[in-house]
Parts: sequence; structure tokens; C-alpha cells
Amino acid sequence: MIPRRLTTVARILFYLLAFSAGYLLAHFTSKPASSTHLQTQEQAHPVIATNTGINSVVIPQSPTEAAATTTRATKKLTQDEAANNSTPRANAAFVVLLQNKDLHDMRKTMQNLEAVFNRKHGYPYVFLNDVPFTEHFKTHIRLIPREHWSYPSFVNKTQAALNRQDMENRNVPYGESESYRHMCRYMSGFIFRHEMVQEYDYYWRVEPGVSFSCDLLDIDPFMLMKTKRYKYGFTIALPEFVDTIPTLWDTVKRFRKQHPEHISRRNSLEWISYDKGDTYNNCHFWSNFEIVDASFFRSKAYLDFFQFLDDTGGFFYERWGDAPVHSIAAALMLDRREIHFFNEIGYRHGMYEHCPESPELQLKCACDPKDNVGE
Ligand SMILES: Nc1nc2c(ncn2[C@@H]2O[C@H](COP(=O)(O)OP(=O)(O)OP(=O)(O)O)[C@@H](O)[C@H]2O)c(=O)[nH]1
Ligand SMILES: [Mg+2]
Repeated sequence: MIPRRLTTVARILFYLLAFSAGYLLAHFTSKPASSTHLQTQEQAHPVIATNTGINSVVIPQSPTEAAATTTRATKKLTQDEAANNSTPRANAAFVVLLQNKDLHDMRKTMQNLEAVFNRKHGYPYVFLNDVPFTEHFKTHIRLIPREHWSYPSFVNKTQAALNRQDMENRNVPYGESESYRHMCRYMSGFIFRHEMVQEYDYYWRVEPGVSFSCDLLDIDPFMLMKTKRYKYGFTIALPEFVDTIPTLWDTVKRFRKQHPEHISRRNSLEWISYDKGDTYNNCHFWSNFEIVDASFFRSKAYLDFFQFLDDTGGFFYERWGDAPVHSIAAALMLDRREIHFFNEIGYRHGMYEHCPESPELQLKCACDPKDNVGE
């Protein structure tokens, strides 16, 4: 008979050995999730480009540059593998609508996002386009379905073209652009229904060329959205060009009358109207940045709202932007506390910037609050 103490020692040794073997096995057999995403065809989500996507979309200028990019990405992965595997993550992704010409701007933005945030968190990127990507994009990207990026049958294209011409004559920004209108309608009503985006609960909209100026390694905006039950997150709010939305507010008023069940009891009407809803003050979240709980946009309330707007043809006859559409919907249909200002995310898109002012946040940022919109 084996003495009791020996059995205990043997048991402990056995557990230690089993644990070490398991650890080593796991370590050597598992590749970093991010690299398998890109390199194997039989993976679950073959069209997602993760942080290694930086390499996959690069058109190297010279062998030296190619080598440098590869090294950077490889180092980053090795260093952050552990963090990627252990940090709790939301079911979320960066979602980017872009064009072939945006390749280099997107690459810059991705490197920036990886550096300040995603190298620790490892969220995937989803790239969408309405026309085929070039060879460099192709293997990891899907097309937008034609029915999401085309005229509804009832829209009179001749009238729409006349209106575009008229807006161009009046120098309305993007007044002449047909593709811009498709883009705004797509962002308003379809992006969250794309098969690639459908699988995520949260998404962060990113545009090629935008930059992020604060260290976000210690926070995870997606997890914040989830734990605090926020539905819509923004960094910048601006007034919309009135000439792009002449009849939008009247349409919204009709919607409110027909669908009182979709209006939140604790809404933010006073934020978008100074006269209790009679007129729109044109204030909107600048939606080129938005972090959303996609269940809001997929809700019956929002889909009814989008359909109601779309049925008027206003996206094409006028030039309704996804920014006022999302903002009005959030203001009317969400509870006030579900809308969140991400003050800690320093963000720049073109000439406008959000840079946190507090000295505490400033320590983590490389931006000047004097450059803030409205300063
Ligand atoms: N695939 C595709 N993407 C588009 C099209 N038009 C715009 N986009 C993308 O949609 C996003 C928004 O378009 P922008 O032209 O930047 O519009 P904006 O942000 O309102 O305007 P800017 O202030 O000029 O940046 C960008 O990521 C564009 O690359 C298009 O016709 N096809
Ligand atoms: Mg833009």
C-alpha cells in the first residue's frame, strides 16, 4: 500500500506535469488568431482582415519598405499575443467603407489605431466596397450587395439628376455627387445588415485617413459600451449644412406622429430642437466616427425610421447625410443615458478634431485642445 503522503505528493506532481504539458501544447500548436485569419482559407471568417491586415493591404514601394512593414507587424504580434488572448473582448469590429484609392490612407489609420488601442485588444477589421477591390485587397474583402447600393425603384433618376445639378450650382458640399448619396444611404440603413457586419454586436466606424491621438491601451470602448449599455458613442458634434436636408425634419415630424411607440420617453429632443420639436437645430453627431451597439440600428424602431425616410427618396432628391439621420434617430429613440460622449478618444478627421482638455487625459494624448472644433 502506498503511504498517504506519497500519494498526495504524486498527485501534485502529476497536476504540475499535466498543466505544463497542456500549456506547452497550447503554446506551440496555436497560431496567433490574427495571423490565421489571414493565412488559411478554411478559417471561420476568411474575409476578415485583422491587425496583420496591415501587411495584406500594403503595396510596397520598395523591398526595404516591405521588409520594414513586415518586421513591425511581426514584432507587434509576438509582443501582444498574450494580451490578445487574455483581454476580455466584446463581439465587435472596426467597420470601414472605403475605395481602392484609400489604400495608403487606410494603412496609416490602421497603424495608428493598432498603436494606440488595438495591438492590445485585437479586434478585427471589416472592409467594404461597392466595386471590386484591387488584387491587394481582394482575398480578404467582400462586395456590398447591389440591392444595398442602388436606387429604390420609385426614385425618379432624371429628377434626382436635376436636383444634383441645382445643388452643384448652389455650391452645396457634395451636392453634385451621386456616389456620395449612395454612401450616405448605405451608412444610414444598410451597413449594419451586411453579412460581414451582421455577426458583430458592436462596431466602430473608421474612415481612411482619420487619426487617433490618445493612448487607449487601458480602456476598451467596446467593453465600455457593453458594460454601461450604451447604444451610441460619439466624439464630435457639429451643425449640418441646411441645404442638404430641406425636408428631412418635416419627414421626421410625420414619423413621430405615425410611430409614437418608437419615441423614447427619456429622449434628447431638446438637444436637436430649441422649440420643442417644431424645427431642427441641425446639430448632429459627426458620424464618420461612431461606436454603436448595432442592435439599435437593427431594431424595429430604427428600421421603421430608416424605411420611412427612404420611402420619400430624400437621400437622392436632396442629400440627406447619415450623420443627421443617425443623430436624430439616437436623440428620439434612445434613452438619454444610452448616448455616450467618448471624451478620452482624441480623434481627427480632415480639418476637425476632438482633443480632450483635462490635464489628466492630456498626459495620454498628442493633440492640442486649442484645435478642437468650435475653439
Ligand atoms: N466604396 C465606396 N466608398 C465610398 C464612396 N463614397 C465614399 N466612400 C467612403 O465612405 C466614407 C465617407 O466618405 P467621405 O467622402 O469621406 O465623406 P465625408 O466624411 O462626409 O466627407 P469628407 O469630410 O470630405 O471626408 C469614406 O470612407 C469613403 O472612402 C463610394 O462611392 N464607394
Ligand atoms: Mg470622410
